[in-house]
Formats: sequence, structure tokens, C-alpha cells
Amino acid sequence: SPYVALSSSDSSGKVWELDGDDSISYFSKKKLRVWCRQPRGQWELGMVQSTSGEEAFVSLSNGNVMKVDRSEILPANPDVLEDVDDLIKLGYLNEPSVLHNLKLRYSQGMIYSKAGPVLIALNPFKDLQMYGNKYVSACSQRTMNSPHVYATVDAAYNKMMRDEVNQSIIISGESGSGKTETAKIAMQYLAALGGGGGNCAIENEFLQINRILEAFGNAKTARNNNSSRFGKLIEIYFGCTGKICGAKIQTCLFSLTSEITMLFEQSRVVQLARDERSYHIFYQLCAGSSSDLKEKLNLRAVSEYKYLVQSDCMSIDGVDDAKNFDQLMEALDAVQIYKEDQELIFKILAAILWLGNISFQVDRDNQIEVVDDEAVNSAAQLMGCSSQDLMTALCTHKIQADEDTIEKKLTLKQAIERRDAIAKFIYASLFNWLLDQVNKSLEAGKKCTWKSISILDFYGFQTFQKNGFEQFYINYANERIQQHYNRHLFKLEQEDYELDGIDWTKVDFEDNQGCLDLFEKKPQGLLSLLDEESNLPNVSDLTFANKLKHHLHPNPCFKGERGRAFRVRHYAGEVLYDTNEFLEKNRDTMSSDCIQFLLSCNCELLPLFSKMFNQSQKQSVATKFKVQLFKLLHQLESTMPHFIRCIAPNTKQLPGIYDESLVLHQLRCCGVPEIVRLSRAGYPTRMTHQEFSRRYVFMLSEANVSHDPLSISVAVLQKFNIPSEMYHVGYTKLYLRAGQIDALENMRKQILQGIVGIQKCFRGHQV
Ligand code: AOV
Ligand code: MG
Repeated sequence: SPYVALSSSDSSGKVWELDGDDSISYFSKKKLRVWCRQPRGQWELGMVQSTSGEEAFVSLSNGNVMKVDRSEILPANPDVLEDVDDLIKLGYLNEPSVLHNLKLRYSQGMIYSKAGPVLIALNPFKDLQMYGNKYVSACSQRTMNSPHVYATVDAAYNKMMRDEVNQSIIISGESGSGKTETAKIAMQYLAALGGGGGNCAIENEFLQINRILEAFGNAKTARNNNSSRFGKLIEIYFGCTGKICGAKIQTCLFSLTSEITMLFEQSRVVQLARDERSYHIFYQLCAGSSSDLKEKLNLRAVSEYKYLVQSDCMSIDGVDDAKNFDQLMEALDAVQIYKEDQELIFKILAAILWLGNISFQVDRDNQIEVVDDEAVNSAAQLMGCSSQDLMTALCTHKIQADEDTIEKKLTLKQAIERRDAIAKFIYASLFNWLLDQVNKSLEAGKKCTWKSISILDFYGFQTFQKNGFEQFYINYANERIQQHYNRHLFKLEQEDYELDGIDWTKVDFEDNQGCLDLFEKKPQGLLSLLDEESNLPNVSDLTFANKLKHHLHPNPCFKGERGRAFRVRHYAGEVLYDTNEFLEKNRDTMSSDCIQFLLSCNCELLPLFSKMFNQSQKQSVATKFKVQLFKLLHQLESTMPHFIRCIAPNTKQLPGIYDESLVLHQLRCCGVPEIVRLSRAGYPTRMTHQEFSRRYVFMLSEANVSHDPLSISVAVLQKFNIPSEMYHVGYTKLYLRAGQIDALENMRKQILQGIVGIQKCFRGHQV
């Protein structure tokens, strides 16, 4: 039980400190099991043989004896505490102990562990056969006691039913750590619980929707063969009987449906890094469409499209694009997207591919013109305009000045940018439109909504060698989510104790307010400065970088670097950003003549997209994103959150490899050390005196029952010998340490069974 670890007199209370006093008192003890830091930084298990002064001789499991400084050793847990399902149960909570515990479990296929209230999920990169009906029933009937996504979701569902409060499941982690899979597992469980016994219609609907979202919104990246290039919030609605009555998906713009999805990685449509792919759908369409459809779209092989071949990566091991296309068609049918609309979707995709093949040349007057070839003709035909109109739209910029239209010829660079901008715009609009359609099919039953459970699958914190505009926003959003998390787990918890008059030594946690201020302060925060610079004439990415250095200079979270670069100290580490394209991407302007051109096209969806665009306010990406992010957090604020932290044990996407330093970095990024510390030192169970006394009063003998809930609570605790260090009596609530409520519940059950037994016996007599 957690209690054993807690009362373990050996525990120094120091947690996760590599150089702390954890080692000191054990240092002189011989035969002590210790973790011993190796020259390359990793930890090895050993036994202290002898000590002299500041040094110790440690024998390692391979037989070698090492001489080490005492700062290089930390106490190890006894065998019985080597494999615990909740890190708070560990006697010693130093880093090597935690890493070892998770590693041991991982090697046995136990990918889930708890860190207090948070579920830690290590990506197994293989099918562990631990999902599906058998596990759903085991979990809902409480016969499965180990941590699992199902159990976390089950807790959320029960809390919703019992407390009548909306719930949220917040999944975060690095790219490739398993967020999207975890979200799907969570949806599967909710579908099973809320779908109404044996009815797999909802489960199937969720499956189909995820297929669509993934085909259009996921791509192969260096870190994940199926990386989501958008964040999403899925809200599942329940009626008052606990049955699902609808759902809604919002993408990371958490958008009002008529807005264009930003931050959805549009650039991927036209630009690819080595070994990465564009969105799955392009490859699926080329590989899987019928010859009839191919002919209609004048569709070629992937290798013939410039947008797709640039990265030298056209297929993914183990992925059958053609088969996935068949499944996608089924999915589109399932969410009731009409065949005609499906064809329009495919037309648009083919048009984008042909747009990418359009090339330019210089004519006799040294002016840019489109090469009149198959590419431009096919694109024009698919978009529903004349080749001439498309050529003009790509090479000239029309400016409306009063009554007159002035035409300006574009340079080659501008023309290419314009071609790519159109392709990106069309794709992002298509994605948004599809989302609307999916939501329409999901929202059918929403009228009878009583409560909801939201699942957030958001891209985790990112650091690459080179970090651009997208990373800048993703990491900013992660700072916000991190704060939500901190607030919930730490601040609220501590405030609660203080308000209730409990003596509480504060656990310090990494407060990231400083970094959020760096982004959000007006007028001198990163976002405001970006907006300001975007609106000035004669500016460049370099002037923007200099402006940042000038205004943000001494700020502990900011560091100017040479040229266009700057650094931000995020909660999860320092990130180097390159301001290349920041201003352009922030303005995100589709010139109005391009919009006009798309409005004039005959392919039904294009004018629709352009209209949608016209309606959306002409705000910068920075402004819109901030508004959307606040909306999302506001929505989450009113829910009871449940956190799942996904961890990628290696970057190779392979099973069985556990890279300790990588795991450690991720654990630190998501604040696991502090959670564990807080949970262990704190009182995870709290009930008002009314709640507590109502539940347990019957366990007292009638004679000495008072009417005051607080006195009843205390009487119950005393009668059942709960040690005084295991609880705290606040003004309004009772606070219990981990494990105590389980003990009380067991006694309650036994007494109840006893009463039932007596009643049966009694009835027996009467008959
Ligand atoms: P992500 O959502 O966190 O990355 P995914 O959920 O796409 O990561 O997981 C990446 C891959 O890991 C999946 O395609 C599976 O092959 C494998 N995987 C993840 N979870 C499990 C599991 N529980 N069981 C078996 N395999 C799993 V990104 O979207 O890149 O941030 O933007
Ligand atoms: Mg994902």
C-alpha cells in the first residue's frame, strides 16, 4: 500500500534531486543498494562496499568495483518497491528510481503508470492486445486494477454522472508519443460506455471520423509516420442517462466553423522536408482511385507531382495507401458526404497537385508568364476556370484603386509564392469544410445534451534544430496548457489547503507565468511586437528580430541571438527560433484579387471557400490564435480535468527501446517530479464533513452520534484507528492521505455485508 512507502522512515523527503542530501545519510551504510552515476551520465545499480571520506567503492552488477564521489550515488528502492503502479508509492523518488520503475514496467508490457492523479503512458510501438471488449468490461466492472486509459476515462465518466460536472481529458506529449492513439482509445471506451450495450454504431462512427481527420490532417514526419498536423478538441455529449447523444470536433483554432483553420500546417502542402510526406490523402488518392476517377481527374502517379516528389519519400513502410483510400471512401459515406461532394473533394485535391506542376518562364519583354502545358490546363479544368484566367491570376496582381483596376506584373518569386498560396489556401479551406460536414453529422442528437466530456489531443511541445513560426505557436499554446495544468494540480490544491486552515509547506513548482508574459504582454510581448511589425512598411524578418532584441532585452525568458534568431526559455527547455517568414505567415493574407479569382471559379467548393474567407475577420494569425486559445482554455476551465502524459521511449518508433535520457527529459517537461512530490506530501482525497459523515455515520454506534458533521467525521476516524498523520481536519473538509479512503471503504463494505446478512437472517425467521 502507498502507506508503507510513506511511513518509510528512510525517506528523506527529498525528491528528484540529483545532488541533494538524498545520499548523505546512507553514505556510510555499507551494503546499501544504490544508483551509481556512470561517466556517460546513465545510472547503474550497485552496492556500497566501503567508504572513505567523500568517496565510496561501489560494486556494480557486472562485477566491477567503481570508486565514486558521494554526489554520484543515490539510494535505490528495495525490491518490493521496484515495480509500483503509482510513482507516489516509491520510497525513494530520485530520478534513477523513477526511470528504473517505468523501464521495468515497460519491459513487461505495462505501459501505463500513475504519477498521483496523472496517467503516464509510454508508447509501446506495438500492439499489446490490451484494448477491446474484454478490457472495457474488466474496467467498467472494476476487476482491472492497474492503470489504463480506460480507467482514467472511466473515472471521468463516473465523476460526470455523479457530480453532474463536465469533464475533460487532456492528453499531451511530444510528437510520436501516442496522443492521438490514446485519444482514440479514450473515445472507444466512451463509445462502449455511452453507446448503450452492444451497440457499436457510435464506436464505428468515431472510427470513421478519425479516418477522415487522419487522411486529411496527418502526414509522415521524421518523428511519426502518422503525425497529426493540427490539434483537436473532441467534445462528446451525453444525455442525462449517460448515453452519448452527439459530438463535436474543433481543430486547433478551436474554430468558429466559418473561420479558416490556422496553425493547421498549410505549408506542408507545397513544401516538404527530406523523408517527410505531404498529407496522406494525396498519396491515397493517387494509389487507390478507380481508373474511372483517375481519368476524370487526369490523375497520375505520385512520382509525377512536384509537390509530392520533392522530399524523396513517397511511401511508408507497412502502409497501404490504396487500401486506406478504400476505407476513406467508406468513411466519407458513413458521415453522409454525398458522392457528388466526394468527387468535388477529389477534384480539388487533383487541382492542387497540378497547381504544383505549373511552371513559369520569361517572355520576350522579360515578363513572367505561365508555361502553357498540361499542368495549367488540368488545374484550370479541375478548378472550373479557363486556362487563360488561371494564368493571369498567377502572374498579375490586380489592385483596386477607386474606380480603376491597376494590373501589375509579378516577379518570378512572387508568382511562385502566389501559386503556392492558392494551393495552401484551397487545402486549408477544404480541411475546414470537411470538419464542418463531419460535425454536422455528429451534432444530430445534440439537442438532448446534458453534460459532456472533452478530449484534447494537442501537439506537444516541439524543438528542432531550426524552429519556425509553427513551433513558435505550438510552444506558446503548450505554455498555456501547462499553466492550466499547473493551476489545477498545484495552485488550486495549495489554495484549497490554505483556505481550509491547513498547515501546508508549499511545494515549489515551475511557474511559467514569466514565459506567458513574454508572449502576451501588451504592448511589449512577442505577439504584440509581431503584430506591430507586420503592419509596418519596409520591414523584414531581420528588423523584426532586432525589434525583439531591443524591446525584450533583459528578460530572463528571452535571449537575442545573432541575425534573425532568438531564444525563449520555455517550461520544457530553451528553444531557438528563426524569424524567417514570421511576418509573412502572421499576415496570412490571401490577396483580394486571388479571392476574387476563386470566387469566379466553377468548381462549386472554391467560391464557397472564398466566401468563408471573406466573412472571417481580417486579423493577424497572432491575434486570432490568441483569441482561439483563450476560448479553448475558458471552455476547459469549467470542466474537471484528467491528465494523460504520453511519453515516447525512443525516436525510432520501434518497440523495446527505452532511451533513459529521452524519457527523463519528457518527464521533466511535463512536471512529473513535482506532481509526484505534491501528491505524496499532500492529501489526494478530500470530502466535506457533510459528505463524509453522511457516508460513514452508520458505522458509529447510535449512542455517541452527535449532530455536527465535523464531530462525526472525527469520531469515525478515531473509531477506525486511522492514524492522525494520515488525515487533516479542515474547517470545511476532511483531507486524507493516499490509501486511507480505500481502507475506510473496505470496512464500510464489510459492515454493510454484515447488515445485509443479518437482515436476510431476520427475514428468514419471519417467513
Ligand atoms: P502523437 O499523436 O503523440 O504524435 P501517435 O498517437 O500518432 O503520436 O502515435 C504514434 C505511433 O505510435 C502510432 O502510429 C502507433 O504506431 C504507435 N502507438 C501509439 N500509442 C500506441 C498504443 N497504445 N499501442 C500501440 N501502438 C501505439 V504527433 O500527432 O506527431 O504529436 O503531431
Ligand atoms: Mg497525433
